[in-house]
Amino acid sequence: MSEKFSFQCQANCSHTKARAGVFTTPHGVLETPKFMPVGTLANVKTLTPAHLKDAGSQMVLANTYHLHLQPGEHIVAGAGGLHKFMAWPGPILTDSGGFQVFSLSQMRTISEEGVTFRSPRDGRMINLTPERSIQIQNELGADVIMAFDECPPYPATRQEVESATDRTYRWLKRCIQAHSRPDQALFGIVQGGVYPDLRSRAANQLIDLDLPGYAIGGVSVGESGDLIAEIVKVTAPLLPPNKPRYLMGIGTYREMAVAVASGVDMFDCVIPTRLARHGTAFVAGGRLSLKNARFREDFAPLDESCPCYTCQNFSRAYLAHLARANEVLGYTLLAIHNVTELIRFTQRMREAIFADRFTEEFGHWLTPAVDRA
Ligand code: PRF
Ligand code: ZN
Repeated sequence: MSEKFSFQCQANCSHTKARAGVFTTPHGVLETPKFMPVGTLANVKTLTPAHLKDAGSQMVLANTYHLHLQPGEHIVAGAGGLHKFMAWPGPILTDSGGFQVFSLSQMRTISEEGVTFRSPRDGRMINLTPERSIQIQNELGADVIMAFDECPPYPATRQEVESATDRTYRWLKRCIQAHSRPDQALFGIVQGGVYPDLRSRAANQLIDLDLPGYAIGGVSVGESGDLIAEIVKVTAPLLPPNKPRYLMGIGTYREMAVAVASGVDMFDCVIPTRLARHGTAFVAGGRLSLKNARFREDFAPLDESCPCYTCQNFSRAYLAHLARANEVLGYTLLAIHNVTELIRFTQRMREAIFADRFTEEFGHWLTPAVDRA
């Protein structure tokens, strides 16, 4: 790994594989475990960088797929790169685009070369290959860039998953060849679906390439919570202890706690901002729908114990009113709270690991799901 990046493990839990660490990037550190908010189009929906900072964000995400479609990577590069363009001076991670092509675009075809799809914006045909994805990510300029992978759906046959997993490995080698910026860390992605032996083979292939960090992909694509937990449990410990481990697209309480217990360090998910736009808040390990009638005359804060701007200044009644009226400020206030809450949840896990009290404080999340958020 280039000297601009390093990962130090600071504490280990004595009962689980949970660990606390610090991942250093050219734009600052990420203290792990940590939740990372998603800023798909170079903005975390309805939040300013000041809101993100106050929420405790350290690293934020952006998406190659979306930024390539609009405004185009040359515009971002012209602005001086993503950090300047979106005025987020801290660490940034870009996803590679493959996963988004599969979940968002129509008329896609996949071959050994890459994927071709029709732009949902203007209908033109677009080619994305491992080389193109890396080149775009080099232009965008995030601190961490992701390998271009093929994420098989769930359910899929073992043969389909095996073929996607092997292709992801061949594509990774092309990504490494194409990557040209030493101030960006290229993370590999372990695929393998729900098949432990495929996960294990993929992990070993990636480890041999000695990358600065490793992600677990292909999880939470339709499996049950218990199956997600099982896959993360078998996959995370296969990855090198001295490198950061990132579980892609996961960001609910139970799934993060289970993953931390298995040794995962980093998480991202659109859920706090997406639920905010539906009038839903993460509170005390569960969810509250502010559109529920019982909140119309509830003048208490969303969460008494939350230090966020929303909870310090506004009542549930006010948030319920804004949600019913579909006021944009309502989305912002709920997003501030939700992002703060998920980051604080990972922050509390980190503190519990330092105190070696992780199982005491988070053990209740590690048993099979009943009806948890
Ligand atoms: N690959 C990439 N991005 C992703 C995923 C993946 O498998 C997932 C799956 N949970 C979310 N985002 N490149
Ligand atoms: Zn709050």
